[in-house]
Amino acid sequence: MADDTDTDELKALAAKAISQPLVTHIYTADPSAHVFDGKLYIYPSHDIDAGLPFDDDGGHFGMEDYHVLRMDSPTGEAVDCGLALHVKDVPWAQRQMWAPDAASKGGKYYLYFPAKRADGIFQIGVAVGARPEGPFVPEPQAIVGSYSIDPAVFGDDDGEHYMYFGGIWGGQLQKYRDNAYAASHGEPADGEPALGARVARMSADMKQFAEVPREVLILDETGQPLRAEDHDRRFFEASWMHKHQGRYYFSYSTGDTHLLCYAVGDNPYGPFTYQGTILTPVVGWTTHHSICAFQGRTYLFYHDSILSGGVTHLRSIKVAELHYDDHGKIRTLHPYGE
Ligand code: FUB
Repeated sequence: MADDTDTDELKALAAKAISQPLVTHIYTADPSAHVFDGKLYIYPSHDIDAGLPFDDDGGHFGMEDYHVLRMDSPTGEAVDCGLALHVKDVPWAQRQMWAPDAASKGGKYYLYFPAKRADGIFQIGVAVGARPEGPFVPEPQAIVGSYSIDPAVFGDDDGEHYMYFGGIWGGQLQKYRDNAYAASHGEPADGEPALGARVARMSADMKQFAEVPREVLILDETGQPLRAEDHDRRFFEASWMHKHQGRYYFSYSTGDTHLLCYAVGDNPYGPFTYQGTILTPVVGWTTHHSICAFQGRTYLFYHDSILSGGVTHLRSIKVAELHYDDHGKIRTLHPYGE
């Protein structure tokens, strides 16, 4: 939904909203939710007004740190566990701490985050903590071979972990082909296959890629790759992976058409076949989510800009229950009712 929604319209949408901000003392976005030790932990971006000028590359998203939130249940109070990591403590990073994620292995917790280096190139880093809420100690260098934004780390039932990442436009994914950067690269032309997110299995220590990242292919109902001009369905940013009844659900944002969509496959690498929309547009330009099961139910964590009166880089995270039909299809949610 465009961020020029007027005040009366905003009030009407707020009144019809299917859920309320989980916290209101800070702005939060891009919620990655996980269950650790029987509680819900949410790893969001911490939105601030950094006073930076708006640009098409999201330069106004000037976030500097992360706070982790904890909930006893999706209907409980969200507790801010405080500062978990600040950009000034990350040797390789200079600015723009965008959408993070976390994973747990062997009693340790790993916070994955994108940030820009001093030369303006995004990479993805990892920081390690002894508790789900941190604090986290960053590795001195970014993950070797990482690029772009929006890491989402999925732990499969066999113990392997996979990082999905990437985002076009301000996320710089269009500058990469075969994992190599060239400033001259751009989005594919209409008629060509759309750019895909990337996926790589993580090393045993969770700090590096164990393999060269592969492109995530999304197919249409005829088995053809989604094409670049298909803005209602093609990948833009905000990858997430979850499993339902043994199948792999890859979900993502379509960016400039403001949808959260999903595609289903038989293994973590895909290909995935496009299925439909999870969430219709929210107030604010961006849409970003995670999907997390808790005590037998499935929840969508997402954000919108209602609380800030529609300011696109001042967002608030929310949660709503998701439902599948008997065929494993996700029922579309409408953030302000149908
Ligand atoms: O929060 C900054 C960026 O906005 C994220 O990295 C994108 O997914 C979008 O939500």
